Amino acid sequence: MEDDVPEYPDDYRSGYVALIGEPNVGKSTLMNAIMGAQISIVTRKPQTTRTMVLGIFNSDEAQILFLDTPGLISPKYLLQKAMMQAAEQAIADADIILHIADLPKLHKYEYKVDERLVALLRESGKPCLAALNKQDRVADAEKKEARNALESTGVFKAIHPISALLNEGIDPLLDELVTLLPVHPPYFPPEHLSDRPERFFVSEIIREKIFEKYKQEIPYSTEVVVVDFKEKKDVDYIAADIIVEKESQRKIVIGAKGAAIKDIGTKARADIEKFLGRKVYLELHVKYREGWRNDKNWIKRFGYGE
Ligand SMILES: Nc1nc2c(ncn2[C@@H]2O[C@H](COP(=O)(O)OP(=O)(O)OP(=O)(O)O)[C@@H](O)[C@H]2O)c(=O)[nH]1
Ligand SMILES: [Mg+2]
Repeated sequence: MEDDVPEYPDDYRSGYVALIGEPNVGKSTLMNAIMGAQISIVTRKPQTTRTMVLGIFNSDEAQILFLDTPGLISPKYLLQKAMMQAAEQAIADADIILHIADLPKLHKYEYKVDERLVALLRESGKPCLAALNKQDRVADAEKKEARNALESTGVFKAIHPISALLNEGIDPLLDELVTLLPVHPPYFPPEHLSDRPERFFVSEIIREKIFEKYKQEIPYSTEVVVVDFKEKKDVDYIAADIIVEKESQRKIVIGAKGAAIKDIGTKARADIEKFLGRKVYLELHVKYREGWRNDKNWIKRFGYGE
């Protein structure tokens, strides 16, 4: 009896959906809303997501593999270049592209749609949908204008106004995505939410706390590396290095009498415990690696780029 092998209907669908858009439009918020769990970190700052993050969504009829990506920018240093490679890779891997647009921003910029983006989507030759996000922040007339602007590009099969934050408009979007997916058995066992190890999510949660705490320079100069992770009976022991680019930044992240790093550690630990469902002892060290974000060896060691 092969009762360990799950059965799927013949018309089961499965495939990859790349979430593509400018920074800060709500790509990660949307993926988390669909997943009902924080898979990708979210902050108020642009360029929060740095690599492709997979979210595996299962229903009775389909498995949708969402690829969250870094927001599209013109790269100025190597880390940003690697970030854009991740977005390009997601487009190449995808069966469907879901473009996320920011309604308040479209309104602010008089409904101008980025032509480079439209060209990128068109060249992909893949079915494209658009989600007009943050509808909670605009009036109906503004939604209509934005829809017209995106419709006039001719690349989108459908346009869905949504609020990822308030979980509005998501079910019709999911239904439409399923109809466009190829008929295919699931790629992953149903209990998997993502393909990354726990260490990745732990380092991202710590990075999120640093993004939230500092304004300009520090978040973009910071990387987090989990250097030790031991599962123990009562409490997991996790040690992580926070890497910045300069000694002056290291001092800021430590803070007077260690107050800043203590605050980061307390907030990160609470979220890590929630994520792992276990008690955690978290040890943080702050180090600097001069100019790491423009150094190809460091970028590679930190897991960016190919
Ligand atoms: N009002 C409102 N805010 C939203 C909505 N969706 C996302 N946000 C907010 O927008 C900000 C950016 O959200 P993210 O999900 O990090 O955006 P992103 O596109 O993943 O950004 P990058 O990773 O930097 O490319 C956060 O402060 C979110 O809370 C929404 O539907 N309505
Ligand atoms: Mg993001």
